[in-house]
Amino acid sequence: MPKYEPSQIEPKWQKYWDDHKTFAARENTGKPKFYALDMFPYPSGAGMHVGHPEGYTATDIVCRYKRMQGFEVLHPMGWDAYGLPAEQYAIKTGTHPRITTKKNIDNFIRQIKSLGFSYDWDREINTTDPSYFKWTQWIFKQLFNHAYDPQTQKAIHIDKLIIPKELQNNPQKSKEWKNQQRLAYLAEVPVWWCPELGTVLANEEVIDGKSERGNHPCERRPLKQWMLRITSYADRLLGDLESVDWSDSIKQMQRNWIGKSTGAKIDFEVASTHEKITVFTTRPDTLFGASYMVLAPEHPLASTLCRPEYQAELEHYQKITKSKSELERGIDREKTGVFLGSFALNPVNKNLLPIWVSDFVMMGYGTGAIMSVPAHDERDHAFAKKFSLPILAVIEGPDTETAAYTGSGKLKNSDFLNGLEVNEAKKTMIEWLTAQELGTAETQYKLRDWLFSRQRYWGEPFPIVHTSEGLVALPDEELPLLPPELSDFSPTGTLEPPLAKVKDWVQYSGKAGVGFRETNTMPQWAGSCWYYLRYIDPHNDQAFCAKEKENYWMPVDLYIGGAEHAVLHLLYSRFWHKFLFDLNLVTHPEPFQKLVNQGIILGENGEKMSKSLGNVVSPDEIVSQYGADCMRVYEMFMGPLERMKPWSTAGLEGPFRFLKKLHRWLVGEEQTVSYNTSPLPASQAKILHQTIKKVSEDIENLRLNTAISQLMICLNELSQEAPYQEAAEILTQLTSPFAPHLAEELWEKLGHSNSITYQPWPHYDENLAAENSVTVVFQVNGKVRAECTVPKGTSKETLESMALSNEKIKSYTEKTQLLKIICVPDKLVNLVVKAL
Ligand code: ANZ
Repeated sequence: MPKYEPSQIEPKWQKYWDDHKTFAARENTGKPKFYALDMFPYPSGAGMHVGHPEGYTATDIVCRYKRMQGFEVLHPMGWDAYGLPAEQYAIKTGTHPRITTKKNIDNFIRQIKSLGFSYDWDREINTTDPSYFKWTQWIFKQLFNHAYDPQTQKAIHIDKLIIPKELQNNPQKSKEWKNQQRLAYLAEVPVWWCPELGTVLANEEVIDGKSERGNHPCERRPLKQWMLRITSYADRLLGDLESVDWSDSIKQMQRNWIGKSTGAKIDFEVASTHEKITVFTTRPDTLFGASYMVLAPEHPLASTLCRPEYQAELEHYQKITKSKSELERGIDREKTGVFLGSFALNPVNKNLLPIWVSDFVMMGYGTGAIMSVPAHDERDHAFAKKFSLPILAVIEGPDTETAAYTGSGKLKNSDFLNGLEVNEAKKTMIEWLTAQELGTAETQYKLRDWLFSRQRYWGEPFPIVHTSEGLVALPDEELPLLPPELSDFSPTGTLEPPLAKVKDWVQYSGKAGVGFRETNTMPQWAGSCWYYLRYIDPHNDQAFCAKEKENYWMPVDLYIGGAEHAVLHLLYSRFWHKFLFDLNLVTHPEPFQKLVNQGIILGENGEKMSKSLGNVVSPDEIVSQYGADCMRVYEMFMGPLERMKPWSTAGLEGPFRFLKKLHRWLVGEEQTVSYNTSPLPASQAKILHQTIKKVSEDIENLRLNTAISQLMICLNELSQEAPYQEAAEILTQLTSPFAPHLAEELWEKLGHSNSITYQPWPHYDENLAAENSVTVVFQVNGKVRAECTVPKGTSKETLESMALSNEKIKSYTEKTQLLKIICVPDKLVNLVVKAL
């Protein structure tokens, strides 16, 4: 008889599943649905490492369990296939990125299939496939054609916007105004330019201001860029986090990224010129403590308010600032700045405040100008110390000469605010400012609009034409817009993207007018913003996804992926989803109901796996040595899914022994095993029912490691004896989500001709599963007529009512009168009756 040979069992069942399309997901089956989504991978040239299958195994276990529970399950896989490496390889070797990408995808498919995941391969998608990116371009086009209506808090078609009265009889101005409202718009934004390489670089290609390739200095250059107005959705993106089942830490990261701040806008008057400087502050209560003002170096008033004697210094400072990213400027370091020689008046007490310029104030946040309160803000304090500016304390608390006091307390030195607590004082000050028309309550977000263009070849072209009439979107019938073929992928040597090299492609004359095509491409994030919708209806060429199908499958019930996507991908896709929701194209405001982040699997040395450290483990080696089932069981057995854990090849031995033992018990090595078909003895029933309960609850809660331990304990107990058919079947069913190949093999050996995939999940009996269960006998007039397993210590009342409602007992007590019940807990219930 055969030994446990995964290399024989596994390909056999993978072929069976493929041939039978076992995992095809269908609508209209009348079953409840379950949609489990994996974050789809970038198919890199290096192939998968053992970290990839961690999340995939977890979703696969849940999917297999749900199928057995009677759910219609959608479990798809695809490729996030745009990305820099294929383009860089093309620049080096001339190989078209399409070819490299195809090769890498084929390798990923082979690897993923070798692990026996229950994907519906007919729904495979690839973001670089024209039939896919047609719809990415189509959604972009909708963003371009819509604006955000602050009244209804929804997207609105650009043609339905109500033009402001003062512009209504000026067609040119009206058009400009409309263009400014679009959710996809062009703006001048700095990009990284590397003169040495003659190319624009992506943020991830620049490290500390130097190109990752060649270590050449880079600079920030302004370039017309596509932006997406995600900021319009900030409040909804924040508020709707309450409705989803995600970990608190991920929700918090999104909240911080959105960064809602409430406070006030306050107007200050410039002493000599009466110009107005408006600031945003979260602490209007500290207005009496303001001792100077700071403008961002780019602030339009900086030059105007600068006295001639400081002009040269200012210009020099502005030039240096240009070469710094916001990130650099925000870092806490020695403060720098330039005094402008002008003063503003504090609106509450007419104190004169010197006006400075400093790079820690960003033009892109609030109003680009601040009132400085060094006594109660750390950055203002450091700046005041550096430039010997006054520090005026207005909150009772520790001395503020050496450090700012940012805590709470009662107001002091603040006239009508004196004695109030901070929160009350904020309210009172805002009321006062509003009444004086010197300010208003204001909410600000850290979230910035999304820079949505790249100067790359290997990305989705924008479906936009620049015409003399302005920007025009291509008609739907011209989608997908394919990129031109290129033979030389090297950069243009100018700020222009590679697509600009192909002049015939750039020239456009057609339904959208006459002009030239947009030559930027979309970022890699674009395709992943909506891929979960395409899986629902991957071959539809009339719509990105049919509404009825969307209605059936959405929202995603379980989404598993890496925590590195906590903000960008998960925020971008929520934004697109909300936009599609506004257009009535999807039915739920949120795409991902439950989100779980798997922990990273580290190398054997406890460090992150990386090529350069040489500690990458490939699933191929593991599958060929131990089999896919063992790899799956091991990865789930390593520890809690969300925890970070080090890989250990030696650790595979335990799971391997478990699978071998199960195989030996049910198949045997020397002779054919025969199964005992008599009813299960009580001791076996107990451990089985305990195991059904534990494994079911653990899968529901993704405690897959403890589910596996329970399976191991159960096997150890059961295998003390030759297998009973019933026990063997139940244990095989319980093991099947974890080790599906072996389970199919055993199921066949147990005499079944169908796949185990749709066998109903076993039910457990709460009484049998109870930890300390006892058997209680039910008697009628002293004769045992029935028995029942119950938790130890079950109350008299419960036992009595169980005896009375027991079907067998009822048949003995028909047509009798109950005289008395005798109950001895944990032992017996005796009904004393007399015939009627
Ligand atoms: C006066 C003040 C007093 C402030 C005080 C803080 C504490 P968040 O919470 O991040 O929104 N600020 C406003 N606009 C800025 C800009 N463009 N660049 C840099 N800093 C800016 O912080 C808002 C606070 O950051 C504002 O409130 C302002 O300083 C500063 F005891 O105003 B505060």
